[in-house]
Amino acid sequence: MAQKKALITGITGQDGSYLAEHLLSLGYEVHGLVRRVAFEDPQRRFTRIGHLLDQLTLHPASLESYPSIFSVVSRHQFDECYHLAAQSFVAESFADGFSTMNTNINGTHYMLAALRELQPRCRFYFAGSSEMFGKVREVPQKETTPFHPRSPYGISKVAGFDLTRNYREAYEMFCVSGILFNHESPRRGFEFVTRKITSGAARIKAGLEKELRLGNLEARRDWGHAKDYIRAMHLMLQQEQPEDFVVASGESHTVRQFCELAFGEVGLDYRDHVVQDEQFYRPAEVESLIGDATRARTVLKWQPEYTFPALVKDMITHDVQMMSDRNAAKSQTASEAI
Ligand code: NDP
Ligand code: GDR
Repeated sequence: MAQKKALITGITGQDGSYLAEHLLSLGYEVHGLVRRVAFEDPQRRFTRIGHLLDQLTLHPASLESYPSIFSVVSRHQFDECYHLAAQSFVAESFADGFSTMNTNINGTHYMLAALRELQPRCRFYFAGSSEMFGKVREVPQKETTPFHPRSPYGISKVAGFDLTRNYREAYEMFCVSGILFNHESPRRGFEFVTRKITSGAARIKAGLEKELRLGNLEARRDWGHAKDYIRAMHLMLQQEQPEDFVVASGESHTVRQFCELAFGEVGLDYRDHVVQDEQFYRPAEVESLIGDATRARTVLKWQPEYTFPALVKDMITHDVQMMSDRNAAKSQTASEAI
């Protein structure tokens, strides 16, 4: 069988980097769409894909520019396109709703329009989100649960979901959305609550800081591991019919419980260090999310490997190790200077 070619937008992000690894391991030729500025600062911008650079083909483009996307899509024939690029931080979408909408809605529309024009047979995956459920209408949330987004980010994802469905229905393209619940990993951005907690606990353990300031500790999320969730994205594009799927662990935990476990892993009591701070509360909060991934489990035969405690352990172990590597590097530099 001919080697498959995939295009990943957002390849420098958490999910893009794991998905690239997964597709390479399956024998795909993997292309990535990255911002031009990334090429000017590869050390920092390619940290998650640095170990893969010699196996990837990267193309400069921006989600804000249709011509740049059109140009990438016109130069190669892709079998699959995973559209993961987005302004993905919910809190930032309250600070600048306009740019979140612009990047997330128009960016998705540009990708779909370019594929329709140039490669209507390419299969398309859209990174939908549990944030689309927002103020939930049903517990647990599944594919048929109505949406009620609570942030500009959530609204932009509902628009992306609708655009994706419309291209499927209007042009008979193989376009699907994964409705993924929160998924984390040692590659998670530092602004998201899980990584903020594990990196904060690691710094406190190393004696560099004393407290960690957080917002709403009672918010509940359904957290899984990104390595498990990217497998579901790939499975969705291998089906006979294009369909949308919820991907979730089916368990929900509070931010407080995440803190308790993470600090506990390094022998600390989170109550001695975590301080609640108004500035990290959101104007409209999504209080509680829990997904029902029965269809993904039965139709896609998707199974997650990580439990909640295993996820927390993976993240905190990585951050403690990172801290000790940094300290070792610092003392080496200091001793060389003497
Ligand atoms: P990240 O924030 O880690 O990665 C986002 C990616 O989008 C980065 O590669 C970033 O590039 C790229 N990007 C952002 N803006 C632009 C732009 N204007 N032009 C080109 N590229 C851009 O997100 P995740 O990997 O966690 O998530 C992947 C997708 O899945 C996102 O769409 C997110 O909204 C969605 N999602 C995530 C969930 C999660 O729990 N992680 C759950 C549900 C959905 P750069 O490195 O240059 O900033
Ligand atoms: P979320 O993730 O908004 O669910 O979106 P995030 O980790 O930012 O927040 C989760 C919950 O924790 C509460 N919280 C805090 N959050 C942050 N970031 N910082 C804090 O200090 C803090 N204190 C409490 C939040 O209020 C919230 O309730 C993520 C992103 O990856 C989206 O792109 C994705 O679509 C969804 O998950 C599913």
